[in-house]
Amino acid sequence: ATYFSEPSRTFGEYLLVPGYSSSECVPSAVSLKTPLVKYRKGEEECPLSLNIPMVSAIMQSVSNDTMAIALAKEGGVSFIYGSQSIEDEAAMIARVKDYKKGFIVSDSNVCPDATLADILALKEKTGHSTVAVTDDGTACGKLLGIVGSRDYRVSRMSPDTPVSSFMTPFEKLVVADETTTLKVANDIIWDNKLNALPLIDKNQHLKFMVFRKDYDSHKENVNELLDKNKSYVVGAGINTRDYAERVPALVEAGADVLCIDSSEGFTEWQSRTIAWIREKYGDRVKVGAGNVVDRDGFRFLAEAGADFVKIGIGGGSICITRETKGIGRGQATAVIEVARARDEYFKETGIYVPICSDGGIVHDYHITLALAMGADFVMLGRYFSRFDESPTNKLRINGNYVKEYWGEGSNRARNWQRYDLGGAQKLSFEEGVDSYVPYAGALKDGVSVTLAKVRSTMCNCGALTIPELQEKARLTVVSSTSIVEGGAHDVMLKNKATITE
Ligand code: MZP
Repeated sequence: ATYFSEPSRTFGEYLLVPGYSSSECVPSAVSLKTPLVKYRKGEEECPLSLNIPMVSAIMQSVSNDTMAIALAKEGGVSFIYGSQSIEDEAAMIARVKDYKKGFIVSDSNVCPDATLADILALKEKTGHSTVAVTDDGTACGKLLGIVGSRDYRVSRMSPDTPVSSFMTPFEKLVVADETTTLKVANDIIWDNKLNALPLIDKNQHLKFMVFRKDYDSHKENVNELLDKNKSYVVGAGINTRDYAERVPALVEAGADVLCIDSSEGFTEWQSRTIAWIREKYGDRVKVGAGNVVDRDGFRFLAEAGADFVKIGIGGGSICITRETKGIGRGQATAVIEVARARDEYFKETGIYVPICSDGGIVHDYHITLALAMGADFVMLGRYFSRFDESPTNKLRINGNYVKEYWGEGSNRARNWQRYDLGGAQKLSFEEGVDSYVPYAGALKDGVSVTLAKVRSTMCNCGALTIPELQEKARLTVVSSTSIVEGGAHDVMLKNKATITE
C-alpha cells in the first residue's frame, strides 16, 4: 500500500490570511469571470466561460430548467440532471434555450391579414417559439390553437397596463399596433431596417419581436439581431452507459456543455465516453469529466480529452460514500493537489483544463477558499437546493420552512448509472441520503449576498480576479481551538436567551 504523508483536510480547516489591499481594490471592481472549458491560455480566448464561478449540481433535487434559467441570469450555469429519460432531459434543455426566444409573430393590427399558415411558416423559418398577440380575443384564440403550451397570450393593453399579471416569464412586454408603437415605451423603437418591432427589456435584452408578413425580405437583418440575442448557457449531465443515444439528443436540444456525472471518474468508462464524443463531434461538443481527487485522476481525464475536470469524492452534504465504501479524500486536499496537476499539465502542453470543486461547500467563504486553492469554479448542490427555483417541495417543519434535498445515490433518486462500474443495472446499495435543508428564498438574493462576501474577501487578499487570488492567497491551517475562537464565543446570544422577570 501507498501512504500519503499529509492528512486529508477539508475547507473548515483553513483560513485566508489577509494581504495588502490598495485603494483600487474594491468589491465593485472585482471580476469573477472564469473559464468553463479548456483552451490554449495566452493564445486564444476561452470558448465558454462563466461570469460567476458557480454551477449547480447534476441532481434531481437541484438542477431542472427553472433552476438553469435563474442561475444563468446571475452568470452561472446549471447542469440539468441526467437521471431521467433522454426525452425529458432534452426537453428541459430545450426549454432553457427557448426561454430567450419568445417571439411575437403576429399582431392583428400590425399584420391584420395574417393567416394561420403565415404564422406557422414564420415560426418554422425563425425557429423560435411563438407568442401570439392580438387586440381581441377572437384572433388570439385562433393563434393559440397553433402555438401550444410554451407560448403566451396577451390581450390588448394600454401603455400603462401592468403586464406582470398575465405575462410570464417575460420581464416586460408591451404590445402595440402601428399607431401606438412609438408611444408605448421609451425603450421600444420601430426598426425600419428590420421592418419589425423589437421589444427590449430593461437590461437591453431582446425579448421578442413583432414581424410583418414580409419577413423574408428582412431575414438577414433579423438574423443579425438574433446572433446578438444569445440564449442562456446550459449544461447537461450524461453517463457512461447510454451516451450514444443521450448525447445526440442533448446536443440537438441545444446543450452548451456536457458533464459525465459519476461518483468515480478515474475509469476506462469515462475515457471511452469522451473518445466516442470526440470521434463523433470533434472538439465541437464540450464535455467535462470526473470526479477525481488526485493528480493521477486529473492527468488521466485531461489526457483522455476532458474539457474540464471535476473534483470531489465523499464530501457532498448528502453523501455517505466514505461511510459505506471507505473511499474519498478531504475536499481541500483534493483541490490543492489537482490544481497543482492542472498547472503542471498547462506548463507541459499549453492547454489550460479548468477544474471544478464539487461538493462540501458549507459556508459561503468555502467558495473563496476553493478558488484560492486553485479551483476555477465550484459545483453546489445543497446550496442551490434551498432556493425557490429548485425542483423540490417546500414544507413547514417545526415552524420552519424547509426544502427537500436528496442524493443521486439515495434510494429516492436511484441513479445507478452514477455509481456503475459495469455491474447490474440497479443501485446495489445506497451512497446518499434523503434530507431537508432550510428554505432560503429567491436564488437571486442568496447568490448576490454570497458573491458580495467572495468579492470582499478577495479584496482583503488584494485580488481583483480569480487568477490573481490564486497567485496572492495565503492560507493557514487552523487548530481546533482557533475554530472555536472564529465563532461568537463567551457571550450569551440574545436570540437564544429567555428573559424572566
Ligand atoms: P453538496 O453541495 O450538497 O455538498 O454536494 C453536492 C455534490 O454531491 C454533487 O454535485 C455530487 O457530486 C455529490 N452527490 C450527489 N449525490 C450524491 C450521493 O447521493 C453525492 N451520494 O455524493
